[in-house]
Amino acid sequence: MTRRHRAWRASAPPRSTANSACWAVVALESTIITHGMPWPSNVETAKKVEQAVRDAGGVPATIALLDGKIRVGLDDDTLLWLGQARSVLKVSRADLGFALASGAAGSTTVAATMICAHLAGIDVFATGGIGGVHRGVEHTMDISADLTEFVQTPVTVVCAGAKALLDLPRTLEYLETMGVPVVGYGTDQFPAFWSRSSGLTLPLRADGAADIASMIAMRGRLGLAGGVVVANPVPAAHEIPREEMESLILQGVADATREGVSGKSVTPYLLGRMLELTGGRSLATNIELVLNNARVATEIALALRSLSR
Ligand code: PSU
Ligand code: MN
Repeated sequence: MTRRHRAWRASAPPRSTANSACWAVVALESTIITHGMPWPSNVETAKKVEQAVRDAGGVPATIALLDGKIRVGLDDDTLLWLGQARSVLKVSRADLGFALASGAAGSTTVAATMICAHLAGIDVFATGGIGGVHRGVEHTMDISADLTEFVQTPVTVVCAGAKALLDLPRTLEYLETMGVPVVGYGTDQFPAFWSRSSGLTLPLRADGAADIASMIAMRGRLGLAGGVVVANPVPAAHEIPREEMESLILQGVADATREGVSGKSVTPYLLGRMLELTGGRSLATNIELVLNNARVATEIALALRSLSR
């Protein structure tokens, strides 16, 4: 084992180092840049999201793998490179060790970003939508490793629910079985990414960042492992109604099945297909919901910092 590997093992962080010090740090993922949005919207959005965190009083830390290292916080040149690079690995929990050992460039999914954020002592992370149970799971067994990450890694992820292209009822059932709290932020409904509601009711609701922070602190005191999903609906002005999305989603999922898309490619394929089928509207909504999540995540990071003072 090399010294670098030992160093990582030895550096299991004390809880909350980054946030409880003096900054409210918000982690951001990079798969959304490399596999979730087309160039140049991906880089423009990444920069806007970082700025939204700063404007709200936080410090953004976009996470990616470069030259065999976990990079927590990227400069603009690196963002620009990532946004145009063709051969960046989409790295989830299963790929993290391989990607770092090989030195290949990697973008981190929700699961991998949670792991890296926790190693860096960051408690809060903003993204678009988490992965989940895919439609057709009874044939494919396709369940995102994002879901099992919440069981083991204590990071709070602010998202607009899970992408409506997933099987949302099964995604919620799975999270419930695994003991993962899904908290509606100012809503009783599980959001459906592009739409404010999936029609599914959530058992937990919080109407402000302070309530989320108290809940996270209480979970810490109880010694409960794992993270929290904060489900924050897209602002009404930017939503695409659920009925409008549903027929396009059915079409996109059918296309994916017909073309034999599987594994890691499913989510990027479907996001790209939705972009085509909505004539770009899904991307505009995606950008707005990520910005909104970044603001809420910063408020939660600030509230957590106040609690630890
Ligand atoms: N949601 C988006 N864009 C994305 C993703 C989610 O709006 O690019 C990415 C996230 O990185 C998420 C991943 O963790 O897709 C899930 O992929 P999979 O279903 O293969 O686990
Ligand atoms: Mn999958």
